[in-house]
Amino acid sequence: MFLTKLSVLATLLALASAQFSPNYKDGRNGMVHLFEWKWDDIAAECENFLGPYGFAGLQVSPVNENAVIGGRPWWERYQPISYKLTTRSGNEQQFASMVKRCNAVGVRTYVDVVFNHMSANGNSRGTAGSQADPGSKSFPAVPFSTLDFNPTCSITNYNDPKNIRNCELVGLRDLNQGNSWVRDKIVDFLNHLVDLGVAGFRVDAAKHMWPADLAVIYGRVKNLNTAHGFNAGAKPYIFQEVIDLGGEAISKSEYTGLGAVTEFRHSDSIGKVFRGKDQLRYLVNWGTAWGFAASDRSLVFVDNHDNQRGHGAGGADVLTYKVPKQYKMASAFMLAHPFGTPRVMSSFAFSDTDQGPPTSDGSNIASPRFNSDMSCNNGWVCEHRWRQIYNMVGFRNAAANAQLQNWWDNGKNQIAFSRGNRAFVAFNNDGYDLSSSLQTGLPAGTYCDVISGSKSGSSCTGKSVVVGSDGRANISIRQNEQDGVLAIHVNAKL
Ligand code: AAO
Repeated sequence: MFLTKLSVLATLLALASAQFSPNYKDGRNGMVHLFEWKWDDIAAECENFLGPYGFAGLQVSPVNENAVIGGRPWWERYQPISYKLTTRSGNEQQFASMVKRCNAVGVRTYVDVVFNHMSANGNSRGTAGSQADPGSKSFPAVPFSTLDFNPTCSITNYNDPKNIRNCELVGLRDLNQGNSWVRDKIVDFLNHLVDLGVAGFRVDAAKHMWPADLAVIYGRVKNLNTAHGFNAGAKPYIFQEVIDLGGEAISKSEYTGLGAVTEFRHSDSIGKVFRGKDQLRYLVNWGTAWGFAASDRSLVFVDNHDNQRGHGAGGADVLTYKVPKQYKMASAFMLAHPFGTPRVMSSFAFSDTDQGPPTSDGSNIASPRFNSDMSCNNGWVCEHRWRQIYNMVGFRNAAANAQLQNWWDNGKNQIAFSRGNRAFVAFNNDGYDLSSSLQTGLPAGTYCDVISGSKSGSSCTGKSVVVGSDGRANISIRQNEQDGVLAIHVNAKL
């Protein structure tokens, strides 16, 4: 009897905590944010690249109708007009087909959901053709009216939770999630996406909503759609955008009971370390000791779509594709280290912070084109197609659940560690060469360094590393090498 009760309790606990699991397919790890990509292009990317290279998931830009804003800045997508699924990325049928095709090759979809607010802008037309009048808080395509919003006031004081949660973020009309009609509309929107086969949500501006309201909304979202291969009873993975760098009234701990949070301290700290403002040896206790949320509550990233261009909490230390050597080192560290649920940023090239994605005609989003080395052109950066990054997704998959072991450092900016006996990585951020005999933890053999090249048949297009019967290998990363990382793993054994 007691045991039965215990097992019922365990099952209930497992169900209650399921929204902390990303619902990845076994053997896969690593998510990519395909910022502003079109649905048809993503479907093809799942089949041609993400599936074959072991990616577990992808985050898409907001899927629901947004205000059409002059000059088509990227941020128009954060100004909702309705919950119709038509944007510059495509329509509902294209989105549904994309999710299905991605699930079929083992890649899960996470939607950036914007329900803190509606559009701020003038007399608006949306991307699905709906009209709205944000001035009078009228959004007939939902419908929402002035009754559904908090009274107008501006967010001016990050030391006042009421101001942060009941007022308007940069003038965006602030929905009242305590209102039952508003809750119904949000839950319908999320459940519709679950029906289409998504695996979870990034909740935009979660910090600007009351945790108690979010708890009710999340609690009403359906379990994932088993027709798309999810386990019965699986809940959507929820990662909430809560910027908490300290020094403000609202703490991420108010949200970590409800889901994961976007861990901005990870982005801030990893940027400082690989920019040389902190020594690599201090990474020995990377994790909660750095002020991060618990590993299963932390969605981690080097940069995101805001801070890579100075929006949100964008410090000067954030690393982006514009500083490729340091960016690749930081990304490799994030993917090699067991902490958190990592998300790789995939950008379009930009020179001004408002600039939208590349277009074919000033309005329609252009598709990425691919070079012979698999990298992108036509305005797209595609960090996820950089060998040093996608091969580290392969490293993370090879490492699986193996513990971090064999930590080594030179007392400064050269470090190395293994993931059990499955994978080994070394970094050199000093102004001189790394050349040492190090314990790799790996079985004896010759391995391909997946940073300088890739395994191709029985050979390696980059450096080879010979591991002796004692697990040691001579590791060399010269200061002037293109990359400051070396990585080997059991799936890259020659
Ligand atoms: C656009 C225009 C605005 C116009 C508005 C309405 O740019 O001029 O008023 O339309 O017409 C995005 C863009 C916005 C854009 C908006 C709507 O970034 O520029 O506004 O779409 O089109 C706060 C929020 C956070 C938010 C971030 C941008 O807390 O939720 O601002 N991020 C999300 C999305 C983002 C989107 C929205 C929300 C809106 O990811 O793409 O906006 O849907 C402090 C606070 C942070 C706060 C920042 C910025 O941060 O902690 O919570 O983020 O301030 O206000 C240090 C501190 C750090 C501090 C930071 C401030 O780093 O340590 O705590 O300084 O710089």
